[in-house]
Amino acid sequence: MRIERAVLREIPLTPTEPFQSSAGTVTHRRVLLLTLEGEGLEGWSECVALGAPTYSYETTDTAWHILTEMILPRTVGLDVTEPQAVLRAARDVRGHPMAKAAVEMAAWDLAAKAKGVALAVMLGGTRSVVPVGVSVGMGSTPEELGDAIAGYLDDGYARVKVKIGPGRDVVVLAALRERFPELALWADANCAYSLTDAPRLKELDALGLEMIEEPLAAGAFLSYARLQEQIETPICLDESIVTESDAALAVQLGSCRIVNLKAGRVGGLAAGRRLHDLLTEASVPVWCGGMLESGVGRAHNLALASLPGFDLPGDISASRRYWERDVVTPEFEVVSEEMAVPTGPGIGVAVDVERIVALTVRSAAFG
Ligand code: OSB
Ligand code: MG
Repeated sequence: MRIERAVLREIPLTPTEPFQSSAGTVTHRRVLLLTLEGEGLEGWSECVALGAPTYSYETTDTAWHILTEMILPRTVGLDVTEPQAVLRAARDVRGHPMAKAAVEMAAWDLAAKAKGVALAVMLGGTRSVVPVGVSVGMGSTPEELGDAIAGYLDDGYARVKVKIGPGRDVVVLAALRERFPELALWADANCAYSLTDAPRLKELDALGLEMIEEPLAAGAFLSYARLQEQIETPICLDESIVTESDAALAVQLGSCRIVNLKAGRVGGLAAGRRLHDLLTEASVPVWCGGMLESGVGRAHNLALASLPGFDLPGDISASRRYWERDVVTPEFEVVSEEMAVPTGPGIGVAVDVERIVALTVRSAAFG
């Protein structure tokens, strides 16, 4: 298929509440939405970069720059048989996986729509529903946090991930464990510790966490292996895993026992699928992470999470957990610890184009 036109738009969305982690607080989301057009169809994607370089070096503005100056001008006119081939337009761009992923993921939606099949099916997904959890930010007292978690359990989430960091770890988690003895509890530190904190992190072993996510610096594979030797709690890597060689190194060194996969972080859906294959082959469980996406990004996450290896619940929560109103219909919902994978062509949800156009603060069109 020939890509005839590309449109990149930025819309501001305000989360229902600020989302605080060790890496920073998100109070407003600057969402980049991309459409690729061909054969009279539109493929949609969302670039997951945050407004500030707190999670990775990419930001809304760097992605805008790389997409509008380099990738999108060269995407228009490309003839692609496989969606991932659209990355030919980014061949000489080093890094910037989130910008690259945006164009690749829109190409997947377009290709799936052209075939008339669900994106999840085209990717090789085998699940009609996926297990889902919720990621809860910091910023409240331990008691308020417990109340929020009780509410999420009522909403039907399969597990709860809480953000932790130095000064907000053992005491808070111990209180949660006391209040919720059976809770499937995960913790995400977003790189806030160093190897010298190993004794502190070892104290978490008594609390029965299913994993601790990214406690050390991104890419500190040797330190991760040293830490995993000293603690029982399985380490899950997020920020550290960008390329296949990162994953191979982590497996080889024993740097983690679980991996959080995000298509945006690793450069697209085909890359996410390759990492899924590599890690499941190495008996490392994977699950699908999130980046506080709108419904467009969430639909893509569900497609990735429908692959057979994604047994652990993802950070794929209901639309209303993030937004007063989503930009897709129907909105995403959680029922009995699961979310349904859309079955319609492509991402399988209707994008509210009129509202998106009304919200757009800048746009760039090519072709
Ligand atoms: O570390 O997994 C993370 C949100 C933004 C950036 C990084 C992370 C997160 C989350 C929330 O934990 C995931 C979600 O619900 O979208
Ligand atoms: Mg994380």
